Amino acid sequence: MILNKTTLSLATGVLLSCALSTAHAATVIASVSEKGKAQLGNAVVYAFPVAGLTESEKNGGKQIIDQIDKEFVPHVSAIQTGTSVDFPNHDKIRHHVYSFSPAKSFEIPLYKGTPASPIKFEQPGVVKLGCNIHDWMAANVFITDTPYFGISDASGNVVLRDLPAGSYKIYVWHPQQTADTNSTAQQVVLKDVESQAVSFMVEKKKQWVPFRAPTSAASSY
Ligand SMILES: [Cu+2]
Repeated sequence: MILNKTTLSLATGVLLSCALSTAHAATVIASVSEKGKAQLGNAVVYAFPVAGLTESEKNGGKQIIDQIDKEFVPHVSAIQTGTSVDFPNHDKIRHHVYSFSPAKSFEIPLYKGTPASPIKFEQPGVVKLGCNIHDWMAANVFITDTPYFGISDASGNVVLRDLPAGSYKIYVWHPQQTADTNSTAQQVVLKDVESQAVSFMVEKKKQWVPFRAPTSAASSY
């Protein structure tokens, strides 16, 4: 190989980017589709190392679930166990956020603005959110111990980055999925620097959606 200035600077650049990012991490490129239909958004794809999580992989952080125009935004959130979530209300009216889900049961009684304390989610599982005032307001929080997760976009795509090399089980979860999420596991072996593609087919059950009255400028509740 003939070394010139360009190859040298390229090589230095590659070495630098390796040193700066998580060393030699792997990437998972997942594609989620709905059975018999098109690509599926709002699906959570998450990867667990078969060898188990290290202490440094158990984090939890901060997240926001907004209330805008009498809807929760986003409709589906994925967070790591131990994450604190703020529920700011950006409407001019009051909301009353609650969950009866075993993974986290709580309520924030009628309020405007941002509640003083966030809600901490300390158990993995699924939490369904509602508002006592507006029946159609609904959102889902998927809580998982692993830091390796993402939510599919409208094209069904999710990219999980910075996974250390090793064996993983990769799963999918969607709020209307018929299958138990544990049954969706696909085992893969991830190698340094490489990307690996996985695809999931989700079967959805029908969902009853409460009627939302047309928005009116005069509406005050
Ligand atoms: Cu509300």
